[in-house]
Amino acid sequence: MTENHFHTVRQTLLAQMEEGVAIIVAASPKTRSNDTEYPYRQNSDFYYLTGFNEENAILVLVKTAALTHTLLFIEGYNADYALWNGARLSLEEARQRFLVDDVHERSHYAVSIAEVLREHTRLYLDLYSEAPALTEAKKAAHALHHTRGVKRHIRTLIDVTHLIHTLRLIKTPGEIAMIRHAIGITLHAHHEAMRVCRVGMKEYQLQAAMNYVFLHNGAHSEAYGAIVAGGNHANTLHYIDNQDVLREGELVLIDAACEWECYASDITRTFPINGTFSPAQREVYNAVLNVQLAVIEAIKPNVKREWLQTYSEELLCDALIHLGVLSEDRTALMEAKAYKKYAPHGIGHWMGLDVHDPCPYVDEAGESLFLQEGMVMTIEPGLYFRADDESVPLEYRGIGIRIEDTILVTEKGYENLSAGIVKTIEAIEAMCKN
Ligand SMILES: [Mn+2]
Repeated sequence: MTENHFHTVRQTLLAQMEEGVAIIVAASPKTRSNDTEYPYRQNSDFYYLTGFNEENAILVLVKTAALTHTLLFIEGYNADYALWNGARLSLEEARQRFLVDDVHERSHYAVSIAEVLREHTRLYLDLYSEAPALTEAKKAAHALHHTRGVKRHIRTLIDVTHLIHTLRLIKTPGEIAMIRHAIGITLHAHHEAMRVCRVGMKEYQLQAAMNYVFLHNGAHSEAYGAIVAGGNHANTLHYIDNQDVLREGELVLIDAACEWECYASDITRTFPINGTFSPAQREVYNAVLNVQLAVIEAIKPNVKREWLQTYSEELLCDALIHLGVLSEDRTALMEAKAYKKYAPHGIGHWMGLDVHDPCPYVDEAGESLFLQEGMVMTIEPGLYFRADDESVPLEYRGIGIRIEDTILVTEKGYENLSAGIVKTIEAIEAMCKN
């Protein structure tokens, strides 16, 4: 995405603010063990506003009645750091790259922020973050409070993340292009898993085949920890062990996807390990698929998000009655939420810079949001029949199926961004035999 894109995003945030100062802090490196770190992942909100991937940077947005001003604090070039880890952006390079008003060294931040804050009464920040830069800002504000001659002081702290997360609900064409790219790579990875899968392989070997596709295509990170769940493991919703052997006659559920430029993808497919669905597996698979297709078909602007959830629960309930798992009347079952035992998770979630994008689901009054063009969400119904669950017909026990696609709300309806990943029984069996 271009610097103009990020400049526009910052201006949009400034337009949402009242007069005041907003501080958004880059992620700090996280220690893995002793002196080794986890691979660095930028704070999604900071990335959303800057596209900048360095640690310890700080973005400050200032708004007065007359003007707006944007400052970026960065670590800057350091020869010793460059020797060990590679060169960080210099101040001059940063001034050329970013469309901000001022770039300063991180070491000047404490003094600068005190200067900025003495003219303001509102401070926008992540209320729950313990980032050092926010503590420094609060200390500066506190000191100003007791300094004679300062006419204003910070009286109101406002949660800037709520403003940002509300903006993040509606994806720009640039953001949608990033998500498409991530899904494009994930498509190849899922198809590769279907092609290489054999009875007797280990779950992690399918994960490895997918990770090869991610890395080979320049996606250096999964968007979340992969779930590769053979047989009954699919009934453990967040199974990430991926250590077991893939057995004859069982299905494997794969919920795995890569990230591209910090933008996620999130895809689940379930397919037969030996390449052919058994009759019982077909029945459950098509039941889940039909629910998924019906819910996706209902997506369009001005539909309440909450209604999609209720609709999916009704459809899953009908599917369970159809399969003979539930047998009472639907109204009573819905009332008792009897389907929850076999379909315990929600129909989907917002997706973007985070796989579970932290955007609001309800408005200020607590009412469900209506879908709007530019929103991106997953639709992922599942049915889970544990091997030891005697309430389930014998032939279905041990079957767990989820089918997940990523959907963009468009002006007229929707676009299934992952429609290219095979999903019908015929297409999956053909891919498995490929
Ligand atoms: Mn998901």
